[in-house]
Amino acid sequence: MEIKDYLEGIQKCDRAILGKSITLTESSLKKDKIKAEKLLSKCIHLKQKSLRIGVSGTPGVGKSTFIESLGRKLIKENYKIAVLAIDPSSNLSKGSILGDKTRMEHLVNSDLAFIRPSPNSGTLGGVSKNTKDAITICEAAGFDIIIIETVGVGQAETLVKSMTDILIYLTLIQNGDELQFIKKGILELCDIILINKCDQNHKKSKQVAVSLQNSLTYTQQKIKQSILVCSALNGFNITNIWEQIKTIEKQKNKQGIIKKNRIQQNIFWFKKILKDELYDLIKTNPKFKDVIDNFKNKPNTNPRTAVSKIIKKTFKEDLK
Ligand SMILES: Nc1nc2c(ncn2[C@@H]2O[C@H](COP(=O)(O)OP(=O)(O)OP(=O)(O)O)[C@@H](O)[C@H]2O)c(=O)[nH]1
Ligand SMILES: [Mg+2]
Repeated sequence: MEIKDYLEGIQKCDRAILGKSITLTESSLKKDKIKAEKLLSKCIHLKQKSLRIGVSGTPGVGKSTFIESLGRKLIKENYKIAVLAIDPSSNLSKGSILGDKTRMEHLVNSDLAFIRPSPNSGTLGGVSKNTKDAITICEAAGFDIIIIETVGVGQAETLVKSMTDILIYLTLIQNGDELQFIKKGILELCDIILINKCDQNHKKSKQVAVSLQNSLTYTQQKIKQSILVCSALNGFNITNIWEQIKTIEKQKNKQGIIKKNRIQQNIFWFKKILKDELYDLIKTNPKFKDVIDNFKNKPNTNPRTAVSKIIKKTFKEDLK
């Protein structure tokens, strides 16, 4: 397939071609990488305005069920939505693509939705530069809202934050991690915290939400986080949550935060991709095989010395 065929399909929002385009950006074959780079550059110019929402939380907390529930509401309002779900089958939760798809039955069958499970590929919570590329493609296809589901493993939130405008964190009262995640700083990253499965104990869920909200009065945020109870399963509070998302989006836009964040996110990804690609080049270049092998075989070697040798070999000219 030629780049123009991919582009045409993306612009028509052809599901099969969207899927193929994302697969192309995930490929590690050199010829695919070149094609993907060209395709993504074109997509960035086609880019339309979409809101990017991250949904995070521990395995089984109800992320997919929540996305289905919110998605149903959005579709009713005629929004076009894309869901990029990290396939957890190779990860902690033993979920599966099929599992996620059945949990998002309504979305799977809707013309207004596109669901793409991505392989975990061993990265933190599954979020990677591939997810960022998938967002670019979905944006070019004109989706109004792009939702990224990721398994919360602490650092995953930081990465998903680096590609979204609004971050939602799901938790449960019985997780007992309410205070823990404040410590981990996750709270500071999130815009909305949902105490899910409130159908199981509405009173206690409410209490936890109120006590968390109170603890927030001491934090200095430009836009205050909201803590809400919800039942993803029976749809309780979904309308309210959507209203909250829209309010936060409006506030962030008014203060120029979304625009500013996206610029910073681009710089973050530039640095990350540069580091990753340089490391890959070095790792696979026979010129450095000796240094790397020597280092691996001698546990007492100073890592700085090994890196210095590689830098000297790579940047001979610049170091003169
Ligand atoms: N009672 C109740 N059960 C829920 C609710 N939300 C989700 N569940 C159930 O919790 C289980 C896990 O839900 P998922 O939506 O798959 O959770 P997840 O966070 O996406 O899980 P992973 O993707 O595996 O990390 C399923 O059996 C859901 O039916 C809720 O609000 N109330
Ligand atoms: Mg899930």
